[in-house]
Amino acid sequence: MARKPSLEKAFLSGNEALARGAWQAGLKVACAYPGTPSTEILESLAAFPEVDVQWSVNEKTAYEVAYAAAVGGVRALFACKHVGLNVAMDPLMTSAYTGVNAGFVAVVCDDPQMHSSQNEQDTRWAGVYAKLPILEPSSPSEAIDFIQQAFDISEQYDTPVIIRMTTRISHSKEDVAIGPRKEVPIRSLQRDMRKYVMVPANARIRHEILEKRLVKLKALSERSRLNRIEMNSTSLGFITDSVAYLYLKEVYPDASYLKLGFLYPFCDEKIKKFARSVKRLMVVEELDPFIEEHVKSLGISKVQGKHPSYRLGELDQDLVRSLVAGKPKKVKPRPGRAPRLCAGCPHWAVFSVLKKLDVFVAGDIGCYTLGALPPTSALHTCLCMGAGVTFNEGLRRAHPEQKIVGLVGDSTFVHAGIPGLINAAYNKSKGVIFILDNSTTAMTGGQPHPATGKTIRREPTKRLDLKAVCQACGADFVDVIDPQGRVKELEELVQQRLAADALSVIIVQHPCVLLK
Ligand SMILES: Cc1ncc(C[n+]2csc(CCOP(=O)(O)OP(=O)(O)O)c2C)c(N)n1
Ligand code: SF4
Repeated sequence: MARKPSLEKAFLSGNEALARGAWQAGLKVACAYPGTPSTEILESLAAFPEVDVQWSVNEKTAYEVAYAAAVGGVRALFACKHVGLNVAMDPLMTSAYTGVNAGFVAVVCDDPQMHSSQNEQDTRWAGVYAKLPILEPSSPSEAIDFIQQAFDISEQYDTPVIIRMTTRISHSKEDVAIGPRKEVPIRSLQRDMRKYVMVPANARIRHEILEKRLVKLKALSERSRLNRIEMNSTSLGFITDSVAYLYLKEVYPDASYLKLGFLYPFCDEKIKKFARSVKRLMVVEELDPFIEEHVKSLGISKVQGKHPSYRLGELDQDLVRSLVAGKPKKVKPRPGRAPRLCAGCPHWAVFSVLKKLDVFVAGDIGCYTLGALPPTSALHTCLCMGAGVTFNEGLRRAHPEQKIVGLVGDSTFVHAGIPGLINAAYNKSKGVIFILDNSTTAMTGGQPHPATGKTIRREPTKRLDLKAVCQACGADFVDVIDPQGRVKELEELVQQRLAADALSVIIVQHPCVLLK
């Protein structure tokens, strides 16, 4: 799979390099829902007219549309942040059974240290769980290379391929060798029910095929140049991946390395060979002891892993040094300023009213989550996208006598809030749900969504009518109010709806100030 070296270079981030590499590989369809640190992959792809690119309403939809395009016969890509994969897990698990027609790659960007996330998942486990290959670049140059290989592997082994990135790889930049686009012929649509209709009788056969495919992928991982041994000293050797490899190389340039890029299935023979060739063997990796536990499971007892304190957050050069020295991690205070709603943000008005009325606010994920911080301190739960609506119902079932409201953003409502509202109406729940409609997905940098009437390329499209949707879901009252200069009126409306024995939605509509 060696590719001709290119002389042309561009200064690209990991996400931009992935997009460029996918385009070079003949990508035709790309779908995603925004989420830091993955967002720029789709935004970069939108610049290539050859790619049919969309912000989907959520990750499950994005995965299914992109995957179906690959089943249909064109190379396709899905991208998300780590928690987005949870939303797409249902199609992902069974697509491992059904395989592909043209190449399909799912890019998942983890966020160690939770720079902008509600948890710190390690997506490497998803490869084991779904029985799918995982490639893991350590730099933008590797990203552009690995994504092209991922499409080839996907087609040769009839499987979706996961590319796992982390914030540092997604957002750091370097000079990257770029090349021309390869046009890939469209494959014909197959009516192969035994492959694509997953009823138990077919799925049992496909599961067997999946297990056999994993054995073949393991052999590929064994001979892949992405799993590279760099032999220097025999006294100290590291098995490592992702950004940890770069930190180690900086601190220990004379050590030996087994640098894993084709992470799963593991290249056991290469691991054993490398282990035999060094006296001291260490695994250095961010987050979970994913590689460490596997190396131990091979019976390599001399391998040193990490103190449990290193399972949290990111590594850096100093931490790598103390990890190799076997010391517990010392958390360094990081410089920075607490996040805050912008001056003039339309969300301020809602929080001033909610604080004054002293209600319990079931919140959600978006800029408005910052309402939990001083000076407003008026948001009391935040779990995952859509939970502002469902928490209102669940908390009310526990405490029907308390003043509880739900709060969700416009993009989040479309992503995961609509089923919760239908559920509340169907199950006779009451209360007030606020939809903070600022005409954008502000938290991730201002992407359009269906209720904005604009596509990813800012072309006009059908606009989702939020009021009509809420009425159709079964809300008894749906009010729309612009809070600008009307905070008193908003307060009176909230009091009125709180007093009613009804399911109410208040759509608070004012554009994010950064949209201007
Ligand atoms: C499953 C999942 N996908 C994506 C994200 C990233 N993300 C966090 S909030 C958010 C949407 C914010 O938009 P909106 O609800 O309209 O609120 P705003 O920030 O505009 O106030 C997104 C995409 C996430 N946290 N979880
Ligand atoms: S980006 Fe927009 S929505 Fe977010 S805090 Fe600023 S003004 Fe408010």
